[in-house]
This record gives sequence, structure tokens and C-alpha cells, in this order.
Amino acid sequence: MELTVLNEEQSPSTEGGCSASACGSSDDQLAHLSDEIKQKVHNHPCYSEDAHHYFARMHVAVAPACNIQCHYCNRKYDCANESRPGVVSELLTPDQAVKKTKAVAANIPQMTVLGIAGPGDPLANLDRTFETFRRLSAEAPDIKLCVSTNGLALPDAVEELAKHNIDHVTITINTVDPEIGAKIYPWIYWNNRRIRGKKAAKILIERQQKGLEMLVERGILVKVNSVMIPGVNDEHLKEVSRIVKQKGAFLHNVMPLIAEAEHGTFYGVMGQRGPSNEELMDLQDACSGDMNMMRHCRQCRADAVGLLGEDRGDEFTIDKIEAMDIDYDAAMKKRAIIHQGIEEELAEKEKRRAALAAVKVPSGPAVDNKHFRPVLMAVATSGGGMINQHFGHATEFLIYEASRDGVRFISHRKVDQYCIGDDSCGEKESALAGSIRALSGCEVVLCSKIGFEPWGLLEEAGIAPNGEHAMEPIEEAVMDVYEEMIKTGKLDEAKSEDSQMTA
Ligand code: CLF
Ligand code: SF4
Repeated sequence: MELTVLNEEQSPSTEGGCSASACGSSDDQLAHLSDEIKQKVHNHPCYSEDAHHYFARMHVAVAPACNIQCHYCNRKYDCANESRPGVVSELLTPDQAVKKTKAVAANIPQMTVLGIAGPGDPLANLDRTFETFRRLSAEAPDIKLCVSTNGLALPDAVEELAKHNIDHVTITINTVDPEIGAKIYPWIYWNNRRIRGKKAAKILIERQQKGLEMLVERGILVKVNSVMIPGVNDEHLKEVSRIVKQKGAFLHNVMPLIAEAEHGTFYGVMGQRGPSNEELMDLQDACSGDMNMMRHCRQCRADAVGLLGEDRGDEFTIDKIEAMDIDYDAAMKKRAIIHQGIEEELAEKEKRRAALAAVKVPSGPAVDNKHFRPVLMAVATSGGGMINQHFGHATEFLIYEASRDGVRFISHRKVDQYCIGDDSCGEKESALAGSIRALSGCEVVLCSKIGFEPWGLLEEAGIAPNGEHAMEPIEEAVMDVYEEMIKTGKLDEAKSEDSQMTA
């Protein structure tokens, strides 16, 4: 199949600034969806930004082989198209995968989605992948099934995917241009031959696009992942976003290249850099004019378990699962009750969001002529959409932007945990400094509690610590703090030099 690429005249512009409505959280953009699609995404933690605070996913690593080579991948590790590079998962047989899924479903009722994302390409391991899906769709029908692929084998697998009710598929599409593709993929293995260079990239691109079209025709939701590689495909990804949207992809997830020399990947060894937080955010904003963007991806491992951003895999190793006595029917009933509770909470949140949208920034003489510039705030949360985590216990912070247009989720930033609750804080100083560096560009950090020492250091760095909104919903608290900043004239103050660093 020849790839159709629209010319500039045919394409809507992807340039321009970001308005809150254009690049708001994916859930703002989901508001217009049909009930059928809402039903498909409302409890999928990757397809709905709201859902990721409440619902968990798990991956089973049943797919060891891969049919292509990416320059950011080392086969010793998991597939880097959906996984943080440099981590290795425990390979499972389909039977072990089914047992593990049922064990997790019984112990983590919030787990709604089972994904296969590695450690190689799931569709280069058709028997193992489909055996797992076939058994799960029969034995655990309340779990959504999800798969992630490089797309080379996708067109041949679409019928089988549809047969197993797999209605969420991720394709990693880094380019639609074979010239660029040849710089990312040294070879593919196709029709029993190894093919290299531009020819290989052209085949891969055509197969990805054909697979995307076939999935969309069957009503299967497609998320496209793209790895942002500065100087290779960064500018080009706006074009990718436009084309995949035009072909019916539902969501675009632009992920940063992570290339460390110690991972032994081609890019890592060659010193290819990844994007800065600011470059990633700018590209996501630029793409969002055409596409729903995913901003909450955590680049999970191929055996991840739990809410996005947490990993409870150690609780479900094969030996531990073998020792568990699971009554799956009883677990299904418990899951249904818990899911109902979460649905009600989400509906409440939706109502609160509507009310929040109606809150106007106060006007009057005291606030006239203010600049109303956007402000980034970091939030420590352990889930549930609440500010409910101690600053020192956070392993990541969620970053929100408050502006006159409302509150939008921007990204997450990983940090080293500096306080583990005992006396073993030998590395405390440097880890705390690292946390503060990770929050550069933020002017406020909201958490449930914070110690005296980090409080002082944050203030020195121009970031205001705030524990006054503990156990409050995140978006309301962020807006309250923003309104307070307006009232007290803080928005008229220039950002401090420290907080102006990379956003
Ligand atoms: Fe897994 Fe991927 Fe399905 Fe989600 S992850 S197969 S769509 S269930 Fe999600 Fe993890 Fe990002 Fe993937 S946060 S790496 S996007
Ligand atoms: Fe590695 Fe995944 Fe690329 Fe295969 S598709 S080479 S496993 S990153």
C-alpha cells in the first residue's frame, strides 16, 4: 500500500499558541464523545486522564520476540516503545499470565485493564499473545484487554484482535517519512528476510498506517505513541499527529526519548539526547491543535501493576501467586461494587469541574490590570484526585497549570524519594536538592504535609510550599491557590530566577 501524505494545502495548521480548550486535559476533550466511546474509555487509565487517578492497569510480559530493531532499544530490556528503557520484566507463560491477572484482579479491584506490551512486540508473538487474550476474555470478562505494537505485523492480526474484543490498541509511530525512519530503525524482519535502510522503514510505515486504518474501520480505539527524538523526528511529529488524527486515531502520546549510555542502545552510546521537559511540553502543545494528547503516560514496564506511576509487581511474583487461593467469582462481585463507587465519585468530580469552570477570577479595583499569567503548580498525590501525600514521600509530582481559563494537567515529574520515614537519611541533602530541581518552573507545591527543612529550601528556590489544601480535590485546590495569588498581588511579581528554569 502506498502511504497517502496530505500536502500543506490540504492540512489544517498545527502551528500557533495553546489555548486552554485546545490543549486541556484529555478529559476536557472527551466531553463531546459518543456514549459508546465514553463507555470504552471512562475506566481506562491511559485513555482517560481522570480515570488514571482511580483505575489501575497491569501488564503481563508474555511476548519475548521482536521483528524490528529501534535505535533506542536494547533487547536485554523491555520494549522501549511502551516501557521505560533499562528495565527487565519477568517473562510469563500464557497460563502464568492468566493466573497473575486473576490474582491482581482479586487483590486490586481498581485494576480494569490488562495490557500486553512486551518485553518484545506482542504481535511478533501471536500464539502467546492470543492464547493469553483468549483465556482472559473467557475467564475474566470484566477486564478490558489492551495491546501495544510497533505495527509491522498489525494488518495480519486485526481480525484476531477484533475477535477477542480487544478494543484498545497502541501503535508506536515515530515517523511517516522513510528518510527519517531509516535514522530510527536499522532493520526490520519481514517475510523471512532482514531488510535494512529506507526500504525497511517504508514497509514499516505502510504496515503501521494500514493497521491503523483497519482498526479504525472496525471501531477499535487506537492510541499512537511517538518517541520524541530531538534533531531526528521532533519537528516532524506535528505532521505525524495530523495524519494519524485524520486517519481516525483517538489519542496521541508523545513520549521523551530516554537514551542512557549504560542501557547500551545505539542512541545511548552515540550520545543522542532526549528532549527537555520544556521541549516535550511545547511539542505536545503544538500537536494538540489537531489531536487529543496524552500527557500522563508513565512509560511503564512490561510487567507493571497498579495505578500509573506506582508499581506493585513485587506483590505478584509467580511464587506468591502460586500460593494464593483466589475465588474469582467473589472477587468479581467485590470489583463491581468498588467500580460503582468510583463511577459515582467520577460523576461528582464532573459536576464539581462544571462548577469550577463557572468560577470567575475576581474582578474589581483590587485586581484590575493584573497580568493573569499562567502559573505552574506541583502536586503530591497518591491517587484519588486528591492532595494526599507528604512532600517527602512523593516519588513523582503532577504538574498543573492554572490560568484565567482554568486548570489543566500538564505532565508528571519523577523525583527521588528523599524521606523514607526512618533515620537512614544519609543521602537526604542531595536527593532533596534533586527533588527541588525537578520542580523548576513551578511556583507552588501542594502537598498534605511538609517538613521544616524542605520548606525553607523550596522557598529559597522561589517555590511556595503549601500544605493548607491537604485532602482536597486537586483542581479546586489549584484554582483556590491561583485566585489567592491574584488577590494578594503575587501574579504581578515576576517569577523568581529559580522558578523560571525549564518548565
Ligand atoms: Fe498498558 Fe499501554 Fe494499554 Fe495502557 S500502558 S498497553 S495503553 S494498558 Fe499507559 Fe503505561 Fe503509558 Fe502505555 S501509561 S506506557 S500509555
Ligand atoms: Fe525494542 Fe520494542 Fe523496538 Fe522491538 S519494537 S526493537 S522491542 S523498542
